[in-house]
Amino acid sequence: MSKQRIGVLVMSYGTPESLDQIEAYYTHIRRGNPPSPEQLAELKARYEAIVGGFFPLRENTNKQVAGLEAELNREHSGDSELEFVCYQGLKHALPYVEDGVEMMVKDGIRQAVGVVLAPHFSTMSVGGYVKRAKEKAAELGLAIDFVLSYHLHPLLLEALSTRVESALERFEGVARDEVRVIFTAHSLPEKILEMNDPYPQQLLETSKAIAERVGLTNWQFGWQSAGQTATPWLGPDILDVLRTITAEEQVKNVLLCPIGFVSDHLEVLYDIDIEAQALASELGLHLERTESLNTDPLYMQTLSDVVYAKATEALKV
Ligand code: FEC
Repeated sequence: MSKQRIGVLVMSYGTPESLDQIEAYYTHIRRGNPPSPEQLAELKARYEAIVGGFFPLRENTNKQVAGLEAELNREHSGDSELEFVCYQGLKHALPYVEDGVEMMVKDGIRQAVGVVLAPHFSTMSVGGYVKRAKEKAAELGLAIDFVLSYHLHPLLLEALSTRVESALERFEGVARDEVRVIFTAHSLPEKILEMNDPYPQQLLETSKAIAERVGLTNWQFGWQSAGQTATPWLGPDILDVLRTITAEEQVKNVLLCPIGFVSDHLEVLYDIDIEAQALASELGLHLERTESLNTDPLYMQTLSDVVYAKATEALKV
């Protein structure tokens, strides 16, 4: 008997494919409003500083999607009547979320699961991907269920804790509790707090769970990469945190752990590795960052677990 094919819509932020696509990409992020020449030049300069003609997020997403498909089918090849086929759906670049849904339907998929390559739920982040996928699936008559968050999955916590442990070893001769570990995630406009959005709470839960596993006593949470808009964004921003803890607490060693991101990309390679690192040198801080998850097998297993659970739950109903 042939296996039932389950489509997996793997959603991620998306990135340009070349420097000349940055304007269109930025315009899409700004919901169709083109950036000013200054804003465009500023973003181009950030990409130029990290990419040199190569956009790491695209390749990382490709590898994560292939890795998840392989893991799902490897883990469930013997015991399951299901076969998993992964499709990409990107928020701000091709193939868009809607294209991924359309492709599944063209391929004859009837049942699907959507998952985002970001572990924490916010109406403005994961909620945005889900809304678009749901609308397109409803239009095309595809049954689709969504994984909304997986921020406390034990294998995710294990992968992140191992990264914190190994990054702490880079502070040679420094006692562990003298290193301030700062867990970070992308800031969002403060207005999410009025909507009782779970994002800040989930991020704190992940941070606490890692701190407990690793036995950290000296840690805090900070926001990064806030947008340049008139509305207030969630803070404190990590750059302000670095200034404050240096001036007021005489901290000398800092480890940044960007738990809100799962891949090497602009917000990690520029905002942390270039911008925060430059400030750290100015402040005389030793700053390190944990390695990104990328295709860590534990991350692939986390995704595989949550997708499989959602697929089987949907089929039982
Ligand atoms: O490497 C790359 O090419 C892409 C890196 C990238 C990731 C990413 C993830 C998140 N964002 C989130 C929220 C917002 C909000 C705005 C916003 C704007 C930008 C801009 C760039 C950008 N984001 Fe992003 N984000 C990445 C890149 N992001 C570039 C535009 C310039 C700038 O502001 O720096 C503001 C939109 C507006 O103007 O209205 C809000 C969230 C995530 C993490 C979850 C996820 O991955 O979906 C939340 C990666």
